[in-house]
Amino acid sequence: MNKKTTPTRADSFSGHLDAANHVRGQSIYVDDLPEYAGTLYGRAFPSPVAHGRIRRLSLGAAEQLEGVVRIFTARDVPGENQVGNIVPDEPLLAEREVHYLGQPMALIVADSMEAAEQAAELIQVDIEELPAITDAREAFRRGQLLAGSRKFEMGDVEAAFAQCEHVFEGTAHTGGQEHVYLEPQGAYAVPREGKVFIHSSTQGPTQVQRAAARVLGLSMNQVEVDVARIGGGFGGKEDQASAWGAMAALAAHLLNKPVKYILSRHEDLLMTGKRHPYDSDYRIGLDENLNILAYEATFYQNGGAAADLSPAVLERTLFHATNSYYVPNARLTAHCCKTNIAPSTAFRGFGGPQGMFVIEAAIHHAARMLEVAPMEIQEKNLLRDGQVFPYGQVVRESEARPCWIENIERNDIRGLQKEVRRYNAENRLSKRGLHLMPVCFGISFTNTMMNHARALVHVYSDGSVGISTGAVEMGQGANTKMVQVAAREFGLRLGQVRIETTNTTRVANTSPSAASATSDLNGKALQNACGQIRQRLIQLIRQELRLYGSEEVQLLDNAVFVNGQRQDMEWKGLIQLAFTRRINLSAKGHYATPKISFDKEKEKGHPFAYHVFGAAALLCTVDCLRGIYTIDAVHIVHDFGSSMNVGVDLGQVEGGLAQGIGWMTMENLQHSTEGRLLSQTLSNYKIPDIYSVPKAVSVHFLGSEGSDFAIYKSKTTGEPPLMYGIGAYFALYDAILAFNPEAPLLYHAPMTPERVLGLLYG
Ligand code: LUZ
Ligand code: MOS
Repeated sequence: MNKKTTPTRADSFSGHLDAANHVRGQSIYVDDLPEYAGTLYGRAFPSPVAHGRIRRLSLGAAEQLEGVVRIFTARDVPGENQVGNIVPDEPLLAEREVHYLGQPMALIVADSMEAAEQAAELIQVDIEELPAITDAREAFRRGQLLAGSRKFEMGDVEAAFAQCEHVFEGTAHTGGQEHVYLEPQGAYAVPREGKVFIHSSTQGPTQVQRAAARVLGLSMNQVEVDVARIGGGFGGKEDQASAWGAMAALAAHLLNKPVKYILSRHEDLLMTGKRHPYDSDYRIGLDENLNILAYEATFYQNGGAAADLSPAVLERTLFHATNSYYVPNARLTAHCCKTNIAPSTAFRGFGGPQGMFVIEAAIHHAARMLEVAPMEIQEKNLLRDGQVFPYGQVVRESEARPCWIENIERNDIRGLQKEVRRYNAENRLSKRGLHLMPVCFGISFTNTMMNHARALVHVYSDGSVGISTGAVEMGQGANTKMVQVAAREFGLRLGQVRIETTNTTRVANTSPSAASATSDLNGKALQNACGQIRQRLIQLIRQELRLYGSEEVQLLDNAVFVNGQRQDMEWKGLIQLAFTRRINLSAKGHYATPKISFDKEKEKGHPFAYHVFGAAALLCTVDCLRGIYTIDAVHIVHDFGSSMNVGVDLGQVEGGLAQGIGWMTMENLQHSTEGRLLSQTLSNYKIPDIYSVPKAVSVHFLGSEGSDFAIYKSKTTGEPPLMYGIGAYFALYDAILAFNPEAPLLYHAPMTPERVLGLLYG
């Protein structure tokens, strides 16, 4: 019987599949796994000083403590004592020297966490202290670099500056940022007949696998890493989950016992790396019509004590140093400086925000001197189609201007400006500020070879579907999007598809879930795998229904459709038939982003599959007596392409915004001159909470075409929205200038209430 119905597509879901279990506390993280009998607990002994030569490490008393099973040091490592990924400069356990306070020197393994903790108190070290450097510029002066410096150049910068009507120069600083993922770093390693199985809280299961294999002297097929989901990553678990995974694996392998090491919040704050602080110099040149003709910037990146991902982060700073603007003559230089703080690492935006802050500062500086609103300069210089970035990529489908203009019109920004001026004229001790922040972010790993992914799909003989990809769910909704892809490709309901853990044995050689590329790369690999199975099924349908022409066969609504007509063949029956016909109901999919490349010799190429654009308007009020402030409203117009999950994408934008505002206004990461982290608890490191987030947020989905390189043309949302938060710095500055037009020039984030007071009365 052929029923005539209009096929509907299972693609209009707007939710998060983990939501219900999260709310009920039923989602599983590493520390929630049932423990094997005999499980032991690890704990690293951290260096008490930031820099020094180890004279003696005395374990005696700690080893005697009841419950302590073993204490491992660098000498016990059977393979290579090395977790440095880009540069091999980071021992798992310190050897002769320590380079930051908190650096793991030994690994205690005990039969309880309490015993491991007590043992750490009994370890004694004798370290000859060496001078510690915490400042990037000073490290640079001393020639302490973690990797080669980089320079992107376009046009003739000196000639352009000579022609400029206006030239301004200055310095800028952005601080570090602690990830504060809800779930701390950790791993649980279980020995299995010579193989090590690791449950890890990582964005990069393959990174952990590789690191553990290296440390143990095993091959990769002897290490299996499994991730159900993680409680936040934000970049902090892209590379830095590896050390904890390797430590748990080391102990498990050598003791032949399950070993778990979950960091306490305090250990995590102390020992793990954070966003890179940057010190920068800028020079900007404009013509009489406010066109930016030339821009020069030098970035001193505070990389911490080991390279980690710093060279890649440095590169992205240069890629985003001109943000959403066309700058015909640019010279951008960046130095990766070695200091004695925990190795700085990936953090949402990956160096991009640090680069963008500087050009926004330069524009703000120029606007102030020229007595125009920053908006005038910003708007004039927004990228247009066909223009080129300093790294050689030509701008396509630039939504920079559409987002900006839509924002101004939709939110009546001109009216708001008048309103702010009126408010400021009427109020002496309370001032408002308004700032527009455009964002342009390149999508792809800047390291071209990382832009590929795989997926494994099984259709079981009862018609249910199990999928595995390299995507790690970290709260961002990657799993939800993966389930949406498989359901849509097979014409099923979401509930018929199960997403399995991310596992290196099922899906190998994964790139970390990072660079906002997870859903695109893994989604397209999954689409590829589903497509292979679908093709086999369609071939079977053609045979069964004797279709020899150009009939269109579709799988929709759990049924087979031919030329838009529902057939008397349900999905379940189709699968049973396919199984009896011995058709392969499993497939491995692969995807590699086409057309991208980058030449590091010339520093030119086409590194990004596409760009994400947007613009945010931020409105704030400053209490000019106390220096405290509120972010009253943020209005965003964001280029989502055609969003495949409006709820998830909206959540990413709101979360990114809050995190960006936190970085710019309150998260004040501080080290003493001896390299001790001063902001080492959540009582002296303030993160955004429900009281500090904007009182009102509106997000408008720009109806753009999207990109063929985005899964279903649904542009990724991971990192770009964080950079809207940069606008908070300038909105606050705007309010400060309304109170004190003579306020000093200061581009030094975060804009804490102390700094606000300094500017109000400086
Ligand atoms: N990680 C990485 C990233 O390895 N390469 C990148 O380009 C990147 N971009 C953003 C965030 N993480
Ligand atoms: Mo990242 S900063 O791990 O995308």
